[in-house]
Amino acid sequence: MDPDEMKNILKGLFKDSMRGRTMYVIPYSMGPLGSKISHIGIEITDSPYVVINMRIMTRIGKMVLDVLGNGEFVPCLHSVGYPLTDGKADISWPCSTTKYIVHFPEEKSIWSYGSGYGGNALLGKKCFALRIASVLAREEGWLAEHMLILGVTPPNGEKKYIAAAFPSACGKTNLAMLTPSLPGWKVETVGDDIAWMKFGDDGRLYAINPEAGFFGVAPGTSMKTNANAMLSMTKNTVFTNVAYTDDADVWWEGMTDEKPDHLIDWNKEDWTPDLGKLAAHPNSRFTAPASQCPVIDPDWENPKGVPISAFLFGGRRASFVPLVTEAYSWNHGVYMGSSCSSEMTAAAVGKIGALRHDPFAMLPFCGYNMGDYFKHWIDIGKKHDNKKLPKIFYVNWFRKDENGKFLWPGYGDNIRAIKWVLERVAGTGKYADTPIGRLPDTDSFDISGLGITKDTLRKLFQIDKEKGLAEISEMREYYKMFGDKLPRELNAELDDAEHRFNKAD
Ligand code: TSX
Ligand code: MN
Repeated sequence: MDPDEMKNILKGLFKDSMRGRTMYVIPYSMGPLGSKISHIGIEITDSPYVVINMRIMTRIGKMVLDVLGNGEFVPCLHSVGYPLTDGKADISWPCSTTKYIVHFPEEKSIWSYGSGYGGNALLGKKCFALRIASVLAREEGWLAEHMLILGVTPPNGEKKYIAAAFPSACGKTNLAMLTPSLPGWKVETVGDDIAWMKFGDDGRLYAINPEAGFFGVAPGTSMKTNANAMLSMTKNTVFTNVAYTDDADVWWEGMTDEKPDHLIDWNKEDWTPDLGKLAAHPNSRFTAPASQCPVIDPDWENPKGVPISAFLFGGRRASFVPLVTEAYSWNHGVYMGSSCSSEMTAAAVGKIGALRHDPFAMLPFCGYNMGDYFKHWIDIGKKHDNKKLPKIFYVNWFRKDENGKFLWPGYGDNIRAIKWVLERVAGTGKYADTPIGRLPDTDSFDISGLGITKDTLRKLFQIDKEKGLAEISEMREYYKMFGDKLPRELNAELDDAEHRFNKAD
């Protein structure tokens, strides 16, 4: 919408919208205070829920104003849109039926009206650190991405950092805090959601986590799936829409093997297992300080950032897509990022099994045209020394066999795929060239102590020509929506892959 028209609508809505409430002013820094990669925002809000969450997710307070001085900041205005006029009593989730979450990329400001929850209200996160920052990044030649950042130390001590982007429900937070199953390997967390990356004087790409906490999905998080997340939230944590236990603790689906006998559910109603309904909202959250993560990286607040050696892209794919694939080139890697997609498991939107595309996991968060976004990534490869750029990989933990059983154990065993990634970064990892990219040599891929057969391993890396060509057609169709904004380099990648398939056998 025309920005002036939009602002007129918002000015009308914001008038008197905070009546009867307390207005808070939150100066906050995204990124370590004073880092050259960091940026400052100021959020005005009428929600104390926003204040306590921003207190965990960002660095807030007077020291931010001291660093800001007369410098630039992103103005962020937020109201739940539920004024307490004429003695009206408050309710537990005040909000308005009218909702607008608005970004002004030209003037770099954010106006959010009518919603009190998550990305609509904690404006430093999705609104600033992804949508506004992606605009700043393109203008200034850096990257603001929907990526986790982790440090991996192999037994030889040569630590490397990896950044990874996945669509929702792929276990980003679990990967960021991985407990490796291979002896002598260590994973440390820099961030679980957003990476801001700039080029250093040495020509390498350095990343910071602009956030200071984790705003994680609670259901499915347990000591088995993510012990480090569980241990991060033992104190100073906000829980949203989870269930209460009778001994004043919290609970959600997937936290324990057995369900408790009695709970107060997320709607504050009595709950017993026989009711057959969820006790915690499926999108319920924990807000925990990153500093409390047992494996937080020693350099997670280093103002210089950490040097990135590899990018991983991925998705949830039951067939065709191998466990891990290396891109042939930067542009091939950009193609991989653009191809991020998951198979639909619920019939809610579209048909089961059809692909839901989420290029670079940025579809809901890119602050400008997605075709121009692809171009920005292509341009980075043109402007910088490709030998110093991160190598790019595509991973899929979710491939299934013909009976619908997961072929790969996932979780801590994903370190085995990461091990090969680091070997490729070092130039030692054995591989085979295939039409879709470089695949690990199955004879040397580390499945020691894993208890999966060579046959299963072959199935994890098998590529079918018919399915491959169908995949290329599907991507060609998908690319059409970007019209002439699609960089020709990406169509060229599809042509090259098609040629590789047709000349194989
Ligand atoms: O997070 C996941 N990861 C990444 C971990 C670092 N999940 C959970 C996804 C929903 C958020 C996974 N689920 C992963 C995975 O690697 N893999 C799977 C699929 C899977 C689930 C269960 C088993 C094996 C694979 N096995 C048993 O339950 C015994
Ligand atoms: Mn996210």
